[in-house]
Amino acid sequence: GQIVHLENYRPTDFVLERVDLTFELDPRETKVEARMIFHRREGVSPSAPLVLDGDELTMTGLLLDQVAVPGTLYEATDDTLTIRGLPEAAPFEITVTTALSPETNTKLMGLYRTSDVYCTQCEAEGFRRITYFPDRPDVLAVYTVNIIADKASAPLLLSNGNYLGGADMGDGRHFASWFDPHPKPSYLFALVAGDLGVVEDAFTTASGRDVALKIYVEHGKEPRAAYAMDALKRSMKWDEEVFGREYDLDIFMIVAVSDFNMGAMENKGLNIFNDKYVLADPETATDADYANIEAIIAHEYFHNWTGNRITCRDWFQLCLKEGLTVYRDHEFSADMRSRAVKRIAEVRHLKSEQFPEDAGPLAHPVRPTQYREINNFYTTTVYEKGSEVTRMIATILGRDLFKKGMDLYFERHDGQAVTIEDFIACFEAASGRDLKQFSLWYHQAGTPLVTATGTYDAARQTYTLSLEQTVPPTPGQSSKAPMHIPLRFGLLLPDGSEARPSAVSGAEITGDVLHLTERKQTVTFSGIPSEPVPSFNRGFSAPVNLHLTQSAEHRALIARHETDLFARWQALNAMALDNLVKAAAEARTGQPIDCDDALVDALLAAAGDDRLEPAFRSQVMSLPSETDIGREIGSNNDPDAIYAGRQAILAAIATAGKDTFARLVNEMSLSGPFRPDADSAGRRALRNSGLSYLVYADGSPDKAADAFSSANNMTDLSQALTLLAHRFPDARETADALAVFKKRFADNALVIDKWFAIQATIPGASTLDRVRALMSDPLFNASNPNRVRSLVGTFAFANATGFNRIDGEGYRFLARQILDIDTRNPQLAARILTSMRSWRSLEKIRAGHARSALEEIARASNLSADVSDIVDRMLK
Ligand code: B3K
Ligand code: ZN
Repeated sequence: GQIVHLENYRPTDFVLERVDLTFELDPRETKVEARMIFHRREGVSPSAPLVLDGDELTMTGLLLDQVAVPGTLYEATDDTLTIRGLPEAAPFEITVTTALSPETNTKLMGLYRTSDVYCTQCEAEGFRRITYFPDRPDVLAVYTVNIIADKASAPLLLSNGNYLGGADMGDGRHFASWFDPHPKPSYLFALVAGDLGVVEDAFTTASGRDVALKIYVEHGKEPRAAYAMDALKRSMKWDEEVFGREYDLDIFMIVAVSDFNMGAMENKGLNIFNDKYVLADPETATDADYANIEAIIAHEYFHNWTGNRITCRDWFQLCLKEGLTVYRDHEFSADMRSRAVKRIAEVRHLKSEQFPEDAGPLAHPVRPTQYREINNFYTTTVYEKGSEVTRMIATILGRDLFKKGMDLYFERHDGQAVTIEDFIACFEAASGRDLKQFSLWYHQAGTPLVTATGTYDAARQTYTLSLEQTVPPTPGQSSKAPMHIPLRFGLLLPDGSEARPSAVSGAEITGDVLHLTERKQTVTFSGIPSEPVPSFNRGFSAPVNLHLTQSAEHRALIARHETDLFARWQALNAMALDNLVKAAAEARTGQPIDCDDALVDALLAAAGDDRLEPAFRSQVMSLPSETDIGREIGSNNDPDAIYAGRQAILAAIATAGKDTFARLVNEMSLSGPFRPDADSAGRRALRNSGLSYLVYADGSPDKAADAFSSANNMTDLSQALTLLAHRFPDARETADALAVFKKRFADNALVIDKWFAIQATIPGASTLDRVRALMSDPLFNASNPNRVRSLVGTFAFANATGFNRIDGEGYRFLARQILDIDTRNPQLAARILTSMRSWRSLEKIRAGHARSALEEIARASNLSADVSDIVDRMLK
């Protein structure tokens, strides 16, 4: 593929006014007729041709104002259709007819089949797989869609907008028509046809509009959509209350399908979801599944304004809709659940996924300036870092001005396709603040590193902070300018109270936000009665790495006294990380591994503190992951040593905390019917954390086996199975439990995905053989993305010791899988391949094997653009 550059953007020569689509659906021979009304944009040369995008299309007809276009006036290639001799100024109609085969479309882009249902995925460039079209987000048009299909096998015919009507055609077929009054880009087009069950509800908007709500699922699964429906209604209400955004059609539909490349898609009025993010009941879904469903239902719904009503000018602006919408769904979940616990989970995710991406060969700015394959830019940088950047705008401006800026954005740009600059301009206009330096967050890749050292002058009662920021070099960006970093902070006095400086010099401070804007900045606080302990980055106000040498005692003080609950967790996590890094070094050199008493004391104090909410305590007890430790170490990583060091620290905590953990297991048990709310989930989480330490301490599978047999919900059941499999992979109890689980859930694909994932994450070199064996299990299905992700993806992403075997077999296995998956589904292959994004930070034997595996992929013939883009960047 060719490289697309941001600076080459220009509007289309022709304006698309209206689109009428007619689909005659058939699994192998679907006929699509697209009628498009265009006119030449003012100032465009009268001889300029119309150039439309296409991808793997078979064109069966081409008309200009209902007359066949002569072969001399058009040219169709693999990816374009060029038509000449068009009217100079008057509008004209182009009719393109194409023939598609949904059943053999294994890329799951464009129109495809999933469990006998027709379904579409058009973002980013899938619409061009349906018909020749100006397939770019700045082309907004009003669509009418007619669907014709066999009535018996496809009683349900859905598309965007409002239902116009339909009828029986008398020949076993029927049709339906839909009209979407809101101009939209083609990536938001959707069509679904098939035989599905439905859950119905209704919502009345703040201004009194009645909206029919429908969630379509496979027949028999309707009861499992109840939680999604509830989450949808809460999302609609929240967006009205918090962002003043109302829904704008008569109907809102969600369809759950089992073959889907990502989580879900925000098509106008017709969201299509991976069924993993719709279906839930206590027997089959974990608390994490419920939380994900709530978040993703909200996310897709929120796109109706941030993405659909206001869309992106080009794909470089992807964070305009994704970063902002993730920020909105984070805020929604924070309001629905515990804000601090939600923030901890977000930061854990950011650090374990986005920070490694930003530190490796795939690093790119939140708003990239070039791409070869846009589907490879639906990254955690665009989404999660993009959300953090939005959050920083809110932190810098404060709540009211942020709200004013958002209102202005909705007012100014409704119905438009805009840029990041347009977005920022709204906040500048609303606040009068210059955000030029702040905008570097969109343009400079890499996680900034902030170093801080403090000195206390007792005679003067002043505390001086020397702050320094550096942004590491990233591909294509060797030197960086200093950024505007909003750091929320507090200075804690030895009694735990917060110092109130009488004066501050050297930095702008607003509330508890310190604005770091220079490369080096010295900030002096006056009127500080005794040496304070600084607590930085409250609420993780800026996505930076912070280097602050702080003793375990000082961290413990923060953990006990900070008013910001997130900062308490952060202090404990930093204390644990210090110890885990040291333990990894000790394990590597064969020294005895030493667990710091201060860490054990602080963790157990928080875990056993009944004044704190259970979910928070459970977060405290869950140590930084192997990935986190590796990232902290930075280079020359040995995953086996990291694992061994971490196990030793876990063991020390388990032994010291036996009584606390036993008490938690007892006290946190729940009676009565299962409830998925945040409080109940928190109790289950704390109980399961306690149980896992107990099992660790006594070294026998009995407690886990008991927990497995007494579990009455999927959270507890899958946790118990994980404990058994990860701690006692070869025990009879484990084999039995795996067999029972498999048998009980054999016909529930989403639960069987968990069965595969739990086994794929068993630590140790021998898991690769297990994964190979599982690939020939009759339940494995290489063409279902969820299943492939649950086994191959989970092994590569989440099994540090198994995947990074020192003999390189893990990488070779992955290379072969990637090449195989790529023949069917390039997007899925490219995504799983990113699991190797940190290969350069491995020690040299493993790094050598990883490089060879990547080179093996790079050498293969017929690589997709998706995989070749990723592999080339990883090897560069
Ligand atoms: N916008 C879609 C993602 C589309 C990915 C295309 N490869 C889902 C979302 O972010 O809401
Ligand atoms: Zn999104």
